Amino acid sequence: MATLTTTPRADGYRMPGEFEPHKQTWMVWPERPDNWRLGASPAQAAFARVARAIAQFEAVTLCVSAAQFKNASESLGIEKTNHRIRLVEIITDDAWCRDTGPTFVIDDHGNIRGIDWTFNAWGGLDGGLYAPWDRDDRVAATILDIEGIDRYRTDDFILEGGSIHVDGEGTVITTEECLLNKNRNPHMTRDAIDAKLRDYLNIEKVIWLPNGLFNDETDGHIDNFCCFARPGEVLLAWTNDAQNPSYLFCQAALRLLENTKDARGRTLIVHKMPIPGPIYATKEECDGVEIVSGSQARDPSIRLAASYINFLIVNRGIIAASFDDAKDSEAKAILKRVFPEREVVVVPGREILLGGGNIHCITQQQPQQKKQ
Ligand code: KQY
Repeated sequence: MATLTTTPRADGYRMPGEFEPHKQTWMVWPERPDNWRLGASPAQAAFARVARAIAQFEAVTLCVSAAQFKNASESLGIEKTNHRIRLVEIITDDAWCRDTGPTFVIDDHGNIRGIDWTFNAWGGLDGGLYAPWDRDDRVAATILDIEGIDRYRTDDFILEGGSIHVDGEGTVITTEECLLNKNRNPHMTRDAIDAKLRDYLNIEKVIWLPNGLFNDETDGHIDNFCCFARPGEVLLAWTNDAQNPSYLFCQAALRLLENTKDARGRTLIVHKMPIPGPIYATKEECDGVEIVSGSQARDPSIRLAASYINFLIVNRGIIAASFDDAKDSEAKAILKRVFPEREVVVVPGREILLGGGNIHCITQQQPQQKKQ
């Protein structure tokens, strides 16, 4: 497919909100043993549950290596029961489709294109989580080829899909902790990054929160901390406990959100979402992850960045994580209240959390194109 040299903004394309209709959701099957314990088998079971939950609402395409094709197909029950889940063979480095997949953009005439951001494994050789990452950097282009969709490639700009959330009406939220980190685009000023987001997402307003959740190994992705429920309304990870290491980040974010107008001039409604835990990996869980030089080591003394914000909005549904935590039921009740028009489906998130993210991080929605 063609690689375009213009920008989505110049061509009249915008990134839609996640709450707009989807054609399907993309995922990648986990297998690397230096990120997923016990040869990734427990993570595979967790990913399969997420895929099956999404498939209740919309189609899922799951990228899987040749070596894992049969295992994935059997785990998902594809031949027997599941006609809404399709497997395609793609070789990747890991399984974070939010960050390695394309950001889809649409226009008002029913056309779709994809942004293929440069990916450096959340920081390259300066704090990144594994090396090499070249196969992950090719995932977006491969997905776009499979779908027959033209792409915009940002060779001069590193970004992960989990570091942005848009309202589809001109506003993006992100964090300074991630986008201004010297391990992403050290050659660019904040204004230059702001302008890049305007040109590629076709937005008018960037809301810069200072930080994401404490200890998030992505350098504070927004999708683990704050997201749009719909234009004018956000959910924010929240704690009233001054001892919680995210307390000051939450306070700063709330102040900023309450004192900022979005691109359409609205004051945002902020729904507070409790933070689970504290949750730690056990020694046994950490011992199940292979140690490889250059990959993120696991340590049972480090608090995991567990968050109920890391959910996916699908057609008529919400797919959210639970943690076997006292706050699970409150989180579900909040999601049901904020999304009364959708069915809230909760699946266990611990195994995905142990790998460093959650449901939003392992999924990438492809918008439904408007009929012409
Ligand atoms: O949360 C994400 N978006 C990605 C996390 C990557 C963790 C790799 N160990």
